[in-house]
Amino acid sequence: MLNPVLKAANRIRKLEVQGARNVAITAIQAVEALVGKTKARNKEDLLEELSKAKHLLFTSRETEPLMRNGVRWIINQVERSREEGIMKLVEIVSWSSRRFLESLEDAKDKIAEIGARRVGNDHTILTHCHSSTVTHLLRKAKQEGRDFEVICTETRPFFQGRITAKEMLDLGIKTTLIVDSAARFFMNQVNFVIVGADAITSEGNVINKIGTSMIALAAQEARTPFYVVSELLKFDPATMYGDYERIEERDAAEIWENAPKNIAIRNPAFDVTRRDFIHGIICEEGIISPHSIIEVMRRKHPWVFR
Ligand code: RUB
Repeated sequence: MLNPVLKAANRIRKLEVQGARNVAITAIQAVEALVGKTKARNKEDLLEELSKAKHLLFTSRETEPLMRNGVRWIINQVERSREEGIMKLVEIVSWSSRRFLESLEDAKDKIAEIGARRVGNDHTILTHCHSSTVTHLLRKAKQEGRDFEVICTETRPFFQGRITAKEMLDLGIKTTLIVDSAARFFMNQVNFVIVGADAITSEGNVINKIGTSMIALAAQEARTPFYVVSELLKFDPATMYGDYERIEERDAAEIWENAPKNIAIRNPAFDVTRRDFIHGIICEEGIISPHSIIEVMRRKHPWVFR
């Protein structure tokens, strides 16, 4: 019965699906598919099924609050509904899944519209990893006729920077690939850095692919503006109540296959960039200071605090 969700959770765990948006989209589509085939006879059974699905998805990758917020929101619609009939409840899941996905698309377009205005002719922009939100923004700037270059870090250990580089080339953007450790070397030639986000904490710190905080440090030292693009729902409400965002640590073999036996290898997937290093978070509400995240969230998505 949990098949679509099990499949999705496995794909997420194995990095067959990458990036916070794609992870959230895959999870939500799986929940909708699961409920579409439900054998639950009443609301209680359905909620139980949804709760198991939630657990499977939440444990597939730890640092993914967008997915958690999306799944929580959908379950919340069922819990709060006065409907008891199973068909109606299935419709609620289907409607709320679609609504959530549509709102993600709208946010992505809005972010691109706002962020593309920061891209000027003859600019050079450095990005790290592969963020579909970043590439959408750069696509928009290109479509608007801006002529600019992109520097992509390769992004060890999984080389997501190559995905970004290929996308940029397909768009006809002049693209340079560098090793992660060359970021400082090029920083003075860069107009600004732009990266995606996996999570935003209540303090306005941003969690993104490992290496992001080192690039932010280099950017600050070179006085190069450092922007984060993120949907607001990457905010993790649990951080407001004392929890730390958990940083996923991945298999050592991703770094060195057949490594010597006694070597210790650590492979954290993400790191934390402190808000003081971030010029602005480009989100669907505009370019905001990381300090204002709680205020914006309370205004735009008060339900996440419930
Ligand atoms: C991807 C990564 C991306 C964010 C944002 O890491 O860190 O920058 O997820 O991506 P991984 P998006 O490849 O390990 O998932 O803007 O597409 O949500």
